[in-house]
Amino acid sequence: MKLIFSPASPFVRKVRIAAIELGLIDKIEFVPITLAPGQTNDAYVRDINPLKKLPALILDDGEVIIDSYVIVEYLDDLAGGGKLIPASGPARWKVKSDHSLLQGMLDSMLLCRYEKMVRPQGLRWQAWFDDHWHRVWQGMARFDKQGDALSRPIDIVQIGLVCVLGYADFRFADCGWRKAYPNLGAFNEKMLTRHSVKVSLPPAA
Ligand SMILES: N[C@@H](CCC(=O)N[C@@H](CS)C(=O)NCC(=O)O)C(=O)O
Repeated sequence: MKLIFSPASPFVRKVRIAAIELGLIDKIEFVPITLAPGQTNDAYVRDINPLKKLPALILDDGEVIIDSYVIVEYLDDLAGGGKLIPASGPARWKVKSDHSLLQGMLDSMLLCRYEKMVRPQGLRWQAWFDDHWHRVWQGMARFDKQGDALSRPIDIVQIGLVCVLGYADFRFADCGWRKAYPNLGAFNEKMLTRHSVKVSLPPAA
């Protein structure tokens, strides 16, 4: 299998951590690509993902799987199923719903990054930035109160959460999430003792 990736992407990091935790990392060849805002990246869009987003997993038979959640679910299935995403019952729906919240937080963080650091100065819209950052902040508040989600054996929610926090450190280093959310700080420290989480930290900004 080939994973089309960029080292700074929190969505890619989620897949990488999952692959290590599932014992599948050696089965994946990592293929880097740069997707630049405002460029069409024609070959990638035509052959791999019309949405022009990373990551994408290319299977040995040429099939393409897009979206980090779907890729993790595929890998989980390959590893026997029910390892990082519960296979059935109320826990499955809770994990999927919590993960959707994390996915939305990452989407908002990316919008904030583009608004603040990429969009030409004169075109920036502060209220839009504030609106999306508020969603991220409220999401963190929700997880800070969820003792169970922070302490149970590793799953896709814990992986997604550590990717959110790592991306906050990487792109919004002065946002102060540790001070505002001490339970998340302790959770992050604990997660950083895992090999998968440590080796997948984003490159220096
Ligand atoms: N829902 C997608 C989101 C992926 C995503 O937004 N990836 C970003 C990289 S961090 C991307 O490829 N952005 C390029 C663009 O939108 O132009 C997933 O979970 O894989």
